[in-house]
Amino acid sequence: MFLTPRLVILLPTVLFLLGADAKIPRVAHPGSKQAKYLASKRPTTTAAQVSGSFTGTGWSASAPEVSAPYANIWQELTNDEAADVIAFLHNQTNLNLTAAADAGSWDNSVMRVEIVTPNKTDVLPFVDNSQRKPERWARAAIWVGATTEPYVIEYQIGPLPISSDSTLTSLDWLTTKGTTYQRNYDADEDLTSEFMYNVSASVQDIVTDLLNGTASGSDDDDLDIWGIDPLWHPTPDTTVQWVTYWRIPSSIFDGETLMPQGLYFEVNTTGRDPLGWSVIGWLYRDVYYNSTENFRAAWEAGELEKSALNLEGPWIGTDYRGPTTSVGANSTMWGSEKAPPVMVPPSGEDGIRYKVDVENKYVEWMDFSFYIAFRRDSGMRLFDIRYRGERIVYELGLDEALAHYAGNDPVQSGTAYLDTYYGFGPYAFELLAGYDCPTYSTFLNSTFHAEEVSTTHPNSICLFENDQGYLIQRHSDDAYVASTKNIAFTVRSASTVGNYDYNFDYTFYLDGTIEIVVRASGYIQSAHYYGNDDYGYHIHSGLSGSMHDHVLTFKADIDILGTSNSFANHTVAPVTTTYPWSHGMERSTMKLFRSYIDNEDNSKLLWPENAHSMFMIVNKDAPNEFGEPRGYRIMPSKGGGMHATIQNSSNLINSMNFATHALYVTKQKDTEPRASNANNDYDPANPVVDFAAFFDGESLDQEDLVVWFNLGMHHVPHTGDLPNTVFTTAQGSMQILPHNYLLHDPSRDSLQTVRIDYNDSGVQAVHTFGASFATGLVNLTSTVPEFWDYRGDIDVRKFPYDPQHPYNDTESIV
Ligand SMILES: [Cu+2]
Repeated sequence: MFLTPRLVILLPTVLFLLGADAKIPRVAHPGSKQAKYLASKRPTTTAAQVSGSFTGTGWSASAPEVSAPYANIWQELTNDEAADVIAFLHNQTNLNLTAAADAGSWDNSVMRVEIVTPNKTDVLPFVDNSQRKPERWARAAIWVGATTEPYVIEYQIGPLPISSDSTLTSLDWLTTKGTTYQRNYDADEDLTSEFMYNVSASVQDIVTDLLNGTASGSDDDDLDIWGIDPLWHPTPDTTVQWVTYWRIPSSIFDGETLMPQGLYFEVNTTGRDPLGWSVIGWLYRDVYYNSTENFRAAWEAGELEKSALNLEGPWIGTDYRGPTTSVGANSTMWGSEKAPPVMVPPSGEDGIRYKVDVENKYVEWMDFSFYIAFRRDSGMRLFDIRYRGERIVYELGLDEALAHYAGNDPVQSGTAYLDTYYGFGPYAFELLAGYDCPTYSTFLNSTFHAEEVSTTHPNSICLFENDQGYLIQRHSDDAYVASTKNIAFTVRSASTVGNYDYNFDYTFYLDGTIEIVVRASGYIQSAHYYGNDDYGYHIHSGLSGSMHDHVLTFKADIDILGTSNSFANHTVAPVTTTYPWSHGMERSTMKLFRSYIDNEDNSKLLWPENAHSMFMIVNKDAPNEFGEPRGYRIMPSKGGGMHATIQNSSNLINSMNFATHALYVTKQKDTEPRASNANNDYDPANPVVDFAAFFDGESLDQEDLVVWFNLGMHHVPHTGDLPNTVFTTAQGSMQILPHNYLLHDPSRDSLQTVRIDYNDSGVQAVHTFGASFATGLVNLTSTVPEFWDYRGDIDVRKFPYDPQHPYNDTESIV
């Protein structure tokens, strides 16, 4: 999952279109050469189509309405709020801002504006005790380019709405570094790309001979040059980067990351003056040349044996291939041309069993309720998840996604993506009804504001109820059979961050369980195959499936009957013991051992071998009537929990301390809202937020606790990852489930239960408990998606504010 090639040096034709990207400070105008390139790759919607039908609140709101008990105080900035904040920033003359649309790398400009997630300690008095509503504040990331040492910095602006009382102040309180200042060593990426193309041009005869292509930054190129992420600093004052050649697909298929070409070079790009930049060396077939001259001499001497090239072919396409494929003839799956079973709601919209407040993104389903928010960095998050009226989870969402590669070549070895730098929000495109989600889903929009453009992804969050395909309960004997349907409710979004597609599910079950699932599909980032059998499998002629770890860090702020909670560890372990009845004989057996993890000094945890321990958030002061503390357990489900293999990354240094263990418990602090920061990637040795700093020996005994857990996989791509990784296996999930929380299984309160009594004479009684059954006819045609309605995104220019002229500008990193 989660392969995000460094877009700054990816396709020069696309670069300047990526307004939402943190490292890409400049925006192309619709209709530019770049926009046309994308238009050729991805069908776009005209502004007329966009403005004709878009309501701004949600494409579909067919679910019964409900009024949220209070306004969604976590919701992203509205388009108007964002425009006001950006205008306010432009009025701060000391910021010396240039409109993002006009800014160059030597200007200062607004990278993104967003809501400051309100402090929990301000929210709870408002939500629980009707005290003062928390003020609404925005945060802004500013690109400071008008200096020889460019940097990015964040401020907070508020209160909102903007008035004479509003101020711009420091956001340093949200960091562990003490400042949001983050040095940007890649401010001149357009020039570094140009420099690399010039380097390539200086050896074009060799590139033609070895790679049969050209990388010059023009639209006619068949090769691309990009490499490590983040950049390296061998000394604090030096910036270097290794890059390699990739073949640009000529078809619509986005398979560039499947076509590495096996030639690498290293450049020194220290400072802002391209005249000071230089080539350090070249690498080909595991031989290092310490100058371009030496590389050329070897080539001219005929010493360079040619490697197999990775060339475009049907193998990179994801279309149906036809009956003749690489695995042989007549391999079409029999019957696959027939329409498969489809999901339908029993009575159309009347049958929908959940309620939605679209304006507040508030949802009620069965015994659960929650609010949805959306962030540029991390995408969808949930707040104030309540079960049977009690808050179970205050906040649940992704905090960071690491994809750490390895290899014998410097580009794979130097790649360790921190995906919130690119952001999940910018790439959470419209979901495809009928494919991503059932056609009967309720779809919500999401919005983020970057480069002074507000982008709305229509239908990018879906809500639906469906049958899980297995029962939640059954039992039978010689007199009866009893069964309960396992109907669950899912909130879903998907983000295409570079070559990989992440699917995020939050699923709610009738037994009170919440499941967090992340799945990955899309294109792997591969390596050229040469001498790297220790780093992955040989999966195509010149291709290694470059091994890598995906670690996705989630925050789960769990509250059990208030915020005074403890973290329990109940372990089953083998013992040898005697009993009064065992006549003095020792018996080999097992016992349950109860303990607590009561301090942050001991709260970096691994999932126990053989799953012999249960971890729970409990409230010691709220035992049930049998004396057991009520709680919720956290437990890996699909794929299990995991952590990074590499513990002291040469690439990320101090910026992956959230990935060293499988889960962590900390005391909740308003100053520690997120395990990472999108700007860490600019200078990973000096992260804005270093998760390690959260652990400062504080008590975890009846305190407000936060659990941070990792999902992901150790991904060693095999031939089945071609052309795309598949969701069936690339998935991980965690369950948060009631543990002595109620006095019985709450799914007994679902009416979707049947008991059939029978004997030798046949069925004697059928008990359906008053549940309705589906009746009438189904219009199956109504389940066919409206493919031609798909739009991707809708953009509105903020400075100058131009809400009357939305346009489509769907982004792609690769
Ligand atoms: Cu992967």
